[in-house]
Amino acid sequence: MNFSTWMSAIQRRTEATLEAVLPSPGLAPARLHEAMRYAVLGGGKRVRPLLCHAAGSIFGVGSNLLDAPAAAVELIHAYSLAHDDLPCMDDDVLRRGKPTCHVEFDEATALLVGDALQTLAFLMLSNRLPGIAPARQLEMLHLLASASGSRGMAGGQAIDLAAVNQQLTLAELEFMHIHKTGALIRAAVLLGAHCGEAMPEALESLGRFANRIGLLFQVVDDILDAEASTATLGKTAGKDAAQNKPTYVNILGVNQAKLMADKLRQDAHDALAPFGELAVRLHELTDFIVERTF
Ligand code: GRG
Repeated sequence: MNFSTWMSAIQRRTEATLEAVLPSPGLAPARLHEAMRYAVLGGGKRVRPLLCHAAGSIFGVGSNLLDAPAAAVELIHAYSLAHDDLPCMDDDVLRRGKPTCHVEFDEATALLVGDALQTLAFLMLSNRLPGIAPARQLEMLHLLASASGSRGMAGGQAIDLAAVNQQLTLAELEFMHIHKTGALIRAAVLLGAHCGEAMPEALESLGRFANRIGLLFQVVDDILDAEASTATLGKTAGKDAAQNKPTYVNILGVNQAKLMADKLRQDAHDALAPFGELAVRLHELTDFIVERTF
């Protein structure tokens, strides 16, 4: 199966899993459920579920087993986007080519959407996963919780909010992104590997790979924010400069940022060396992250 057929298949099954786990809009409280579905369904590249499935495929894990952890990570991601777009954070009106959740509904609903999506993620991941030992599943819950919290994504967001109008060094910028964007990307990869009962050395190599692509994802995001249009991105372009936020592009300049992306891409490929051909989907996703246009 070529990469694009594989990617579409995983995106379709992710959509179906999310559709099935999200409460029906007919169920009370209807407006909250409608807003949760609005924030999650019918948009997004589903990069994190793709990474989870790709990591699981190294160990021969069937897609059926990977669907729940992959969707759980996507629910955390969708929650973070709904909260990030709120006026008290990034204050944005466009996300995935449509009005942001608080614009389409209202602020209080968007806040509750994030809360409810986050707990739904843990509900999903705490359901019995066939073939996974309970101790391993507990480790997976621990992994997703710590990646999402104050030592992970939420902490990265706090650093990001505090960085507006500040000069950051490259090291400080990297620290912020390792947490804000990288932590959840790493969790996606490692959850897939845990489904395959990966040994500690394999988890370590994949952790190294994930750290590289987490940063790579962000460098490319900064380049796209500076160079692509709002119509292509489906979110407001040029936002970082407008908000006077430190980015790889404004610290390094666009050419150096592109060189940094090339280096991270090579390091990511190198980190996959122990898995040989088995890591083909992760190699392909690494290239997709660089070559994406939105
Ligand atoms: C509110 C706790 C909390 C955290 C928010 C992820 C995040 C932290 C904020 C999003 C802001 C942002 C633009 C981050 C840069 C990288 C990023 C996560 C981009 C959006 O992810 P994609 O490109 O989006 O995977 P899609 O829509 O394809 O899912």
